Amino acid sequence: MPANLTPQYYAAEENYKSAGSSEEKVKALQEMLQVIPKHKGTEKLQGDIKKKIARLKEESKKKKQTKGFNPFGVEKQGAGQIALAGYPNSGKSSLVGALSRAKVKIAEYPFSTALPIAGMMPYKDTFIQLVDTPPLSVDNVPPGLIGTFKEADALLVVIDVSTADCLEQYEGLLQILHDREVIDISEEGEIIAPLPYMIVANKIDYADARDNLDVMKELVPGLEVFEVSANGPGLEELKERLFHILRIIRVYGKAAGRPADMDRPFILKKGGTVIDFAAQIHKDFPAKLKSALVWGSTRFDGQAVARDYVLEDGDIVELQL
Ligand SMILES: Nc1nc2c(ncn2[C@@H]2O[C@H](COP(=O)(O)OP(=O)(O)OP(=O)(O)O)[C@@H](O)[C@H]2O)c(=O)[nH]1
Ligand SMILES: [Mg+2]
Repeated sequence: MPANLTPQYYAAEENYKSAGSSEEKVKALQEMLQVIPKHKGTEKLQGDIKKKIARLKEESKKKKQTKGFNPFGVEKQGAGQIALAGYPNSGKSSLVGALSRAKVKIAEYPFSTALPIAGMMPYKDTFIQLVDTPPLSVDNVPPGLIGTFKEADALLVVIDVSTADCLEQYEGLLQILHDREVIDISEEGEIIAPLPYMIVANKIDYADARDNLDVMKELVPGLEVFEVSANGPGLEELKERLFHILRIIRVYGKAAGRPADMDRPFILKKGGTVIDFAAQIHKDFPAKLKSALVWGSTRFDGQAVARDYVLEDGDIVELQL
């Protein structure tokens, strides 16, 4: 029997997909349950939603019991987690607000963000979790914040280039991150980061921004920064860059004789193989896996590949168990 889902249901489902925390996910699922048309065709779906709510509630209860509450801990959601790091007033909250639907506090005065806040940034058919953070400065490193950075999958270092002290911000931030072992700098001064990261020059729309940036580039040869304004220019390209620094790919599953399930990609690390994909679907699959058929990166659609075939972003995979 067809489910005949309503626009209200799809809107609630969209909220579920973009929810940044377990609490938001539960709220969206409850909303889905409330608006779902109640008839035989949706009984299974209603059951699945109820199960998801129960599981999420159970998980957060366990987490609170075992770990205690850490206000600097941000539960991971989506394809990857990127934490922002920057001096006061550099535009971290504005960037997270512009890229996601997170309810961040943006203010003209510094130190407006007190604790990390997560928001989900839609990118193609997936979501990347951005974490807005309280400001850093050489004399102010909030306790707990270094933990937030170390737990993230990547860092976005935000420099405010509307002011002439942008070089100071750059050097100060790298010093803090290096001293606290979030990133590593070689003896030659080259940055070796255990965490992938990128540097953005924010507020590029300011009149003096380009001059400030040019001076900085002259003083730091080889400096790579991405220019952006939280007010618009560069935001779309920034999304793409953020996806790339996570070094992940999206892979889609397909059952034999059925169309591929393009609704939800599986997320693999770059360099991931068919075996890694099989492990995500079921823990017993890698042992059983013989080969796979792949659409996308292969020369032919539906080409048979070995278990250790390295997948690429957008591939569709049919496992042969
Ligand atoms: N013109 C312009 N203004 C910006 C841009 N980004 C942020 N702002 C403004 O700069 C001020 C500070 O922005 P926030 O996003 O609150 O900065 P923050 O880094 O989160 O500040 P803290 O939480 O205090 O560390 C606000 O008045 C923003 O409107 C930008 O790209 N261009
Ligand atoms: Mg802020």
